Amino acid sequence: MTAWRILAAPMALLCTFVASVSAHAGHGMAHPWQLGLQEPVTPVAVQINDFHNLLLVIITVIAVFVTLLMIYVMVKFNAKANPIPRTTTHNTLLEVLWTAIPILILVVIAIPSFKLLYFADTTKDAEMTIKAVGHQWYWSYEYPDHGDFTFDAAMLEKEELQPGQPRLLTTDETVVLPVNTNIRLLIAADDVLHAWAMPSFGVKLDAVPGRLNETWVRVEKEGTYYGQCSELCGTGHGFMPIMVKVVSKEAFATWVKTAKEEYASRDEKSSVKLAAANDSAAE
Ligand SMILES: [Cu+2]
Repeated sequence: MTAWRILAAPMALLCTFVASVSAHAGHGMAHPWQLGLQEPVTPVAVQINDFHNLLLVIITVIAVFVTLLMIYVMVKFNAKANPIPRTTTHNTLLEVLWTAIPILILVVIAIPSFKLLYFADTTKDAEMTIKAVGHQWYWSYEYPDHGDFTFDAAMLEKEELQPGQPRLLTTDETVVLPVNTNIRLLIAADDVLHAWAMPSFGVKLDAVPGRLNETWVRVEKEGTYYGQCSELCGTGHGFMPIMVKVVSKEAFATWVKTAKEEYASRDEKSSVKLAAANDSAAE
């Protein structure tokens, strides 16, 4: 109990420090000197953050314990301090303990880990779907529930950036999502493996040609968030960022209206027919 009390104070201090640093990190992207993960803005990301902090505590306790044990052994049992060593080789209690305790620690880690894995996997009551498709080297997005329009989002070159836009993270077209909405996220690829990774959302999912991967997000804070392709996919791998703007539901509805006009519908055949019909009507 005393050992726990000695450890409790520094651990509490560490937790407070980590929590305060991550609270100050701001949202949307990584910051210089940032400690901890980016500010989590989805339920999955919040749980990932909590799990990360739990692991940090466990790993710190283990590292401190092993270090103290080694210092103790080095001081107490070196040849000078202990010229005639004992010849004991076995201790049943110790052996049971050093097998059982690590197993218990792994179980303590495994249970929340699996819970989180399943929580991130299944979309509950999805209100809308968007699909991200990885290409060499840009992402394209589809909005099947809002008229099935689609657009490509390519990285802006350094010369094209407006003041305040981060380099290597800003795209020409932006993915717009409504706040506080359960969104099913489908991820696929066109050519090679990519990965759609958005740290603030707690999403990092492989984009695989010929396969549809699914996850979900519910962003609880409006803002602009940045992510990057996280699977080596060729020379342009570092130049296919992800930029997502999360807006109010009303602003999203307005955006959808303009997006429908601005972006091509995936149902090209019907739009061609429509154009032809209009042409013949005009004649
Ligand atoms: Cu890629």
